[in-house]
Amino acid sequence: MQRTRITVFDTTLRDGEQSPGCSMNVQEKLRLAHQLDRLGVDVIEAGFPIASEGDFAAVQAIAATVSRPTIAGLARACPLDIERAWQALKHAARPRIHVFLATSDIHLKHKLRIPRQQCLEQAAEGVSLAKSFCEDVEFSPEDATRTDPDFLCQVLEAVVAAGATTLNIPDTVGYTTPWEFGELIRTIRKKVKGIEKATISAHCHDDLGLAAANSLAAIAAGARQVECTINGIGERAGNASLEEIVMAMRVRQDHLAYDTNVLSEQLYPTSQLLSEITGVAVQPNKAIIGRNAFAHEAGIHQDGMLKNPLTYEIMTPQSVGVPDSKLVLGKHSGRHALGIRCEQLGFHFERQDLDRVYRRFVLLADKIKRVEDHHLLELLSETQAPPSKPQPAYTDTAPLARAATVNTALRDGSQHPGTPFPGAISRNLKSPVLPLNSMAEHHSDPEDYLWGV
Ligand SMILES: [Mn+2]
Repeated sequence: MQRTRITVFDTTLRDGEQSPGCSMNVQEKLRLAHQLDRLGVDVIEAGFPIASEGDFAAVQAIAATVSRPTIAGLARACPLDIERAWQALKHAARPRIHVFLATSDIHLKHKLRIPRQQCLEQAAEGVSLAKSFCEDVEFSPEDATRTDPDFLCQVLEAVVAAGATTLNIPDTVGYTTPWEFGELIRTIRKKVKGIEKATISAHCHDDLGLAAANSLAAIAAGARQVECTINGIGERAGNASLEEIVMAMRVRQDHLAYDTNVLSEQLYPTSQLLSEITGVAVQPNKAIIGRNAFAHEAGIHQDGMLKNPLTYEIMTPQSVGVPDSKLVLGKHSGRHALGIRCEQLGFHFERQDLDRVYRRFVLLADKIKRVEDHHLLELLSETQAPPSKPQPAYTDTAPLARAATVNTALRDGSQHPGTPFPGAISRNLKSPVLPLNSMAEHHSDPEDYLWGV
């Protein structure tokens, strides 16, 4: 199937940063921008240069050092903003000025206090001015989904004529539904003269939990750019979550004939970096990158997972960059690894009993080289060891994800809840902290540590 390429416009550093508790300094923004580059996003909206000196400096620094993606800066449709944005962006390899102006009657009447005609003129003038600095100009009619569709099309036609190359349609207040939003995109494509010269973009908010669905509906209706953020951070309930949109396209390739340049294995590391920088943890049940996203608690699910992950897993943790924390058990494994694995599977042994299991395990490992969980479970049931209650530390995470717990101290001194995956979050730590205490006291032989994580 021919796959249509969708441009991923990341606005974590602009709209995302507007969420309470998520502000970042210049160095932090630079770090995240480099990671967004590794992730493979096409456009990084680096900030709103006129908003503050810090925002200006961040956009300037990112524009100067991150050269693969397009770097966008936001500006209201007025000369001061647009000139300031250009000052920050002018050294970028691929600069984009993103001009916006509200178009809904609610905003025109109560916020801007200007009539529609003035809005129309100001939008076109703003885009013309931006175009005089920069070939790549995006225009956003703020609150588009609550704008009279006829007036919206009029404004879009005027800004395309003035040189806008991307027309972004924001659902600023997270109000629309997939069906309605798809219909709006189709109307725009049908009615706006010159629309074929521009790329249509979707910018959705999650106030009704529909941001990712609305974004996909817009793409199905002809949008070719999607605006989103890491961990779905953003104003109020947040923006459409980058990882959800990207993985929906990957996992449902059969159904969604689109793809992006995003390297999905970088999703989890990027999410972790953002959490580390902002100190705002991801909700545990967050799709794709939450710590429970690959956890299987129910016995019947665990049983299925251990027999074949396809039973309950539509994508692997590795495909989104969650490190494989499963202990590899083979003939080189020691009692320690075996003991931990047994604990993870809910069996807690005294030393003597463990020795008994270990002798049978070594015989098996000699025969089959790599002992998988279902082999071990069979062996345990044959030795009829009474299963103990799972250890408290393990009760809320998956067997696949229990090998290590990394606690990262947050800025305010609080802690992330136990993160079940080692590796990604530990970039700044010497090594992950493994929960070895329960076994370590009576296992100190060097052979006990011959195992891979
Ligand atoms: Mn927004």
